[in-house]
Amino acid sequence: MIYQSKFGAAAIPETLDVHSVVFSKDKYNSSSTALIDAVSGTRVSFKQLLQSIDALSAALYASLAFKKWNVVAIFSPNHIQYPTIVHAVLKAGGTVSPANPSYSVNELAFQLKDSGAKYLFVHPAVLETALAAAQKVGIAEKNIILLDEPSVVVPGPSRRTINQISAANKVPAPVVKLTREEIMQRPAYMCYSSGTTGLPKGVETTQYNVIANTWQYDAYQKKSREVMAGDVWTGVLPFFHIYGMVVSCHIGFHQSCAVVVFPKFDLTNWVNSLVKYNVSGAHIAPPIALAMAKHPMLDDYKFPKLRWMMSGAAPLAPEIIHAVHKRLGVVVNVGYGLTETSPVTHLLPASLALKYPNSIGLMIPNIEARIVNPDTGKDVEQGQEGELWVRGPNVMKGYHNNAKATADCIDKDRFFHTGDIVKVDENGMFYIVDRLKELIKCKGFQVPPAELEAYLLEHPAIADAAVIGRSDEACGEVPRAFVVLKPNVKCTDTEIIEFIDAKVAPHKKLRGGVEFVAEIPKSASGKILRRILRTQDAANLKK
Ligand code: 4UV
Repeated sequence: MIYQSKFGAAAIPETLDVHSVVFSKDKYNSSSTALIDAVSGTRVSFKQLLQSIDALSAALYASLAFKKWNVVAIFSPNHIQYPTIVHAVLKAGGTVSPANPSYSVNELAFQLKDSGAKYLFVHPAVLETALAAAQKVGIAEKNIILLDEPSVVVPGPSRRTINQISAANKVPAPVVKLTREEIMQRPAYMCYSSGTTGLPKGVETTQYNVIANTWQYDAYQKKSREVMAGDVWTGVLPFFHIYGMVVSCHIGFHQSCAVVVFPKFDLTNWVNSLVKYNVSGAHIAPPIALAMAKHPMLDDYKFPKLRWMMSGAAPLAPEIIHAVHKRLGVVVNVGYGLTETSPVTHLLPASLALKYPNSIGLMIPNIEARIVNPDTGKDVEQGQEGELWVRGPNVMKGYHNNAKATADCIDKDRFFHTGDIVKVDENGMFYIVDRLKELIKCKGFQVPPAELEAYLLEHPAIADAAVIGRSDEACGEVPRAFVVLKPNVKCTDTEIIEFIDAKVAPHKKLRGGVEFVAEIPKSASGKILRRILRTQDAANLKK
């Protein structure tokens, strides 16, 4: 059975590009605020934002020899220049590939090489890592541009900032027209996701995919009447992740809202900013909801303007929704989506969140779904559990240079297989009940077990290894390694944890610990049987 969205289908334009959808013509002269820096309080109007997008778009061609469909990587925490880079590249007809600013040299180099990035925009705070990674993959020095002036003297040649290259250029930007085919088929964004299995892959998201999701979100909100133009939103979710990228760098501007940009989540700055900037809506992830529900500091604050919060990227415990409501009088909406679906497919609105707090809600407009028994490939009966398959205009084009992984998750009918186990009730409410895929989510960030396993196997004492997620109240899940040592070698769990710590971003650290085992359970074809490890681990935890 194919489930259809109760909200029907919105007509999605096929010939408009992202720039014209997100920035209506009137915004070119608008003094309304588009961006606020949560730390310095600097404000950027729509007019200023659009001027800086145009100036950078022109400088890309004039000063950096940029060509259509070149890939531009961004390695930075959230910053008020971030949306300028994203939209300048899109307007110039390029592809943006945003990377997690906490990546190690190896992790960043992997993404730069795999995506084929030719340019790298970097925040000075992470310049050292960026330079080492850029050197590894051969990105030219002159193609490395800083988002901001460094606050300390950085060794090496002086590097140009966005403002410098934009101000130095006097040549107007060429008019880049994208054809319908380019809008619908060319990858314009390349965020990284491991999908259902293996190493991170470049998710080829077209301009049409993001326009579709902006449109779907809009159509849904008009029906649920929850968001109003003139709202002030928070941009605290990382812009390198598809959730933060689309809601904070696209949907907010499209809805003429101001976005308060947070370089990181710091509770004191967060609560002060909610008050100071009259924030009315906040896209968040479960750890922020947890802090809003439980942190004693919140006792001293009131947020009279805050009307809604939306949590996504990982499960949110129903008791947190109730606790936030009781404490702040605000209902946390829930959103569900994936990098591969650009990103949202399901939303749980405030009007339903207290009644169905363990649900991910309803399909948004234009989404169709099947719930399928993964063993038989047949639809399950309504109310039974199965893998969620979704179809819609927001489903990615595919994985970059990886036809096999694409074919494994997008079938001939264009249904995308999410790797999440769900069920749906008689009201059309969806519930996530398990995860079929390997993925671990720590604080909403992806931890691909295959990546950690590959690093573990580089350790001279390790013969075999498997990594699973262990439940954790603060992080949702934390990675835990099962390790088989080579015969007659000695090695401690601390040594292994430190070995991994040196190679990966903080969210991938083995916070769930290391367990030494005699063998890793595997199927006849050599696949790690993670379910067995997860069940054993949960049983051991209960002892
Ligand atoms: O690929 P990814 O890292 O993508 C995301 C995107 C999340 C969202 C959520 C709400 C939005 O409004 C939005 O714009 C984007 O996380 O990871 C995808 C996997 O994360 C889990 C699930 O296993 C997906 O396959 N996940 C995402 N949202 C939820 C979730 C949720 N609300 N509840 C439980 N698991």
